[in-house]
Amino acid sequence: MKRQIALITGASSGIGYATALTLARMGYDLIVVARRMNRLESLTQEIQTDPSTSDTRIHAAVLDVRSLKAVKAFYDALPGEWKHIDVFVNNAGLAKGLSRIFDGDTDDWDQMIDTNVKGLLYVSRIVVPGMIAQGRGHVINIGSIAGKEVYDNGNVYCGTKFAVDAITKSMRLELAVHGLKVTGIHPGAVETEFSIIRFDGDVDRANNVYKGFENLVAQDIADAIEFVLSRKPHVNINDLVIMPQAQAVAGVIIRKET
Ligand code: NDP
Ligand code: 8X3
Repeated sequence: MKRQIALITGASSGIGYATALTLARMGYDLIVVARRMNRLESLTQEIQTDPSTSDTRIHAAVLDVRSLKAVKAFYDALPGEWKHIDVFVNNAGLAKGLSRIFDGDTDDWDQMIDTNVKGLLYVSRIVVPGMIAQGRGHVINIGSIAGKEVYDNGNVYCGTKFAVDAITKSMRLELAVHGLKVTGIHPGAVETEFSIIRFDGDVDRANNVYKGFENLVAQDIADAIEFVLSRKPHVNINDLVIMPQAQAVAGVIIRKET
């Protein structure tokens, strides 16, 4: 039987990387995109040297989701057989900084809005018509607990993830009639490169985010994606909020002294 194809944006690290490994184990062929090709090459090597996933076909491409022109060029360059995308994981995203609206860095705001909102929209605009033409497929948008609740100094990042939540609900409304499923996944604190990027490479500050409690790891979110994708055809998981036990709400984490 022909294998299904999954497209994962932001597959070079963290949740996207773990999701690629998991979907390979599930038997999907993969289109993986991000800006760092060396990371996508490592991912490809890891999948192809693991005997349980070595038959996975992988198409890796450099893509900055902030550029509509680049997104169009990426899709146009896909060989025809790769255009039959069954699963589309809209994962690329980032937070930059933690500051108040009245002293935030507007370049950081632009990067978050351009990536998390406009990037997600651009890739969706280009990829979803092909899924509609097939009359089947599953779109999974990675939102955040920051798209359900706000926290101190989270303002613009939270705004982008509230937008992802609204866009996900709209997509579900518009795509159900075409036979597609749409799921929003909203994690709390997952230890990835997320905080290192948020704090501009300050690893000590990033590590402090995860001190004194058991944070989520990327595989926890990949496991949820596996669950969502393995439901019966008539079942759609609309929305999942996944938190560390110690993080009851976005801005409050119960930490033990270490
Ligand atoms: P990572 O920083 O580990 O991974 C982010 C991924 O996004 C990387 O692969 C990065 O690739 C990619 N990316 C960033 N900007 C762009 C761009 N302009 N074009 C293409 N790809 C891009 O963080 P996570 O794995 O944690 O983040 C993945 C998603 O999960 C994000 O949307 C994030 O907001 C969300 N999330 C994360 C949480 C957490 O606590 N970690 C919690 C809730 C949600 P590259 O740099 O190579 O382009
Ligand atoms: C990431 C979750 O709460 O660290 O989206 O911003 S949080």
